[in-house]
Amino acid sequence: MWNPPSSPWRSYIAGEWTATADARQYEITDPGRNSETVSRYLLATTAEAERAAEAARDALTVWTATTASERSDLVYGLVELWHDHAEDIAQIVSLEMGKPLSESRSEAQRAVSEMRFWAGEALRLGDRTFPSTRRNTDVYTVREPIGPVAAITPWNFPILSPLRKVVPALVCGCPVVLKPALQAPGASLYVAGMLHELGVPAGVFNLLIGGGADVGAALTAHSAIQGITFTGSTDVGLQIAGNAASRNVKLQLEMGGKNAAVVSSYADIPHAAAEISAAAFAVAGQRCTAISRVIVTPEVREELEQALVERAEALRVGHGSDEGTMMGPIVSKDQFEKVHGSVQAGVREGARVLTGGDPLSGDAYSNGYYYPATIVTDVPRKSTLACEEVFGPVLSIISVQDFEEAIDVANETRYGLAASVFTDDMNLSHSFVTRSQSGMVHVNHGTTSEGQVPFGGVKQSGQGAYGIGDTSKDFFTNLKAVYHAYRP
Ligand code: TXE
Repeated sequence: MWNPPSSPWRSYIAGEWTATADARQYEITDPGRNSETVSRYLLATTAEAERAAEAARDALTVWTATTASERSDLVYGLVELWHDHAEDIAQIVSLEMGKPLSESRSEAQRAVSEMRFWAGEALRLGDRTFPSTRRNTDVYTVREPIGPVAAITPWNFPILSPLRKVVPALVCGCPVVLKPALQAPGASLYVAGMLHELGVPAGVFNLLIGGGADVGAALTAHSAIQGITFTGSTDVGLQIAGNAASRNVKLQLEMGGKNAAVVSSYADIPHAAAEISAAAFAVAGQRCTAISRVIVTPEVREELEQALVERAEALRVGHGSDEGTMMGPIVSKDQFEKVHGSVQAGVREGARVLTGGDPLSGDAYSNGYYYPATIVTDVPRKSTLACEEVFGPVLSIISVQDFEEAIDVANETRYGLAASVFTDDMNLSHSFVTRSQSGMVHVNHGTTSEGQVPFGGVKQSGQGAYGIGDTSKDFFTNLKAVYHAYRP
């Protein structure tokens, strides 16, 4: 059983919990009761980011020398330790970033099944043989680790985002430096503690608790880093990509989305409303795959609006740790103000609020960043609210004349992550699947993802899908072609 070190918590570099003597202390307050401090950290510096990258580089030889079964055993060990800590991890996530415990627990549970997969996959990292055009020659490819990897993660999935990067990297033989978002690093601290407990060699896994613009930038720019796997905003992702291009560093980017659900003729409206509202308001809309636009044709508009409003008003908003809570607070003051500002800007541009639209008030809400599930209609298709990611519980309804126009509107943002269509007309759904400019398409289903399916976007939503299996193996390994001639 691993017990967290005493607070304030620190970074973990080259096998040690560490902070400089003059490290700045950073406190996370509960977004649902913001008078309460949840956790304290000592912030890493850019010099420590460099040290972590160098520790990962120095650990490469030791880690690539381990056998596939040793790496597999490490992940199985993590799964076993995980069971002892899953509840503590879920609790710290709910306290640090506000999502309901039910969501944190299911995230922790999902992590277990994905880790189990990777523990098995460690023994399936082989590649292919080829027929040769020469006599007495074997030709084959082997997978080799790309080298030290920087993993940069956001705050909205503080368990799965780091593990979906760290675990396949380690399995593929890559040492890792993880820099989680400062809003919710607690789960990553547990990962570091468990890997330490399991005896992972110094430098193979490193954790930086620090800011993005300084520590994250210093890490991703370091010459030791051979691959960057990033999940976060499009602006930061593009900045990292620009810098990485000059060094030819391998990149996996998962960025923002402005995911549309088109609802048209022959749609089962109660079903569409249930699916859309679940996809729009889970994690208080702070999901890259959240549905944030509904594009609706005239014949179903009124019934759909009414059904969506009923669903939104039935969501119980409360503190993440209260068992009955269906939607928690917004992660931070900045994000809370951004969400409300987006709704107000939408109204100025001609949109009309159907429900929500103002911060929740009253005793239960006075001490946190509580925003109701909000539905806004008549949103002009070119407005900022219609085109830019809000990352909060706000669903914009855009009316169009027909299905053709719906597809145009669905495709006209800079993003291309996920999309849904609701109709029982197979011709319409097939046309949408074919023409949707997105990495993931759903028919009669809200936007979702399963670990074993490639996950990723197109346009400015990302590049290089990730997920269980080949997509991640292809990222964390290079293929080496071998031509082996022998005497007959
Ligand atoms: O993301 P950032 P933030 C979107 C969403 C949200 C907005 C801002 O719209 O409102 O992004 O959220 C690190 N070099 N998404 O501020 O800034 C940072 O420390 C290296 C969508 O959290 O992109 C954190 O670890 N790293 C998204 C990570 O990048 C840097 C999920 C993400 O931070 C860096 C989260 C730099 N220059 C937010 N600057 C999704 N699609 O899931 C920051 N970071």
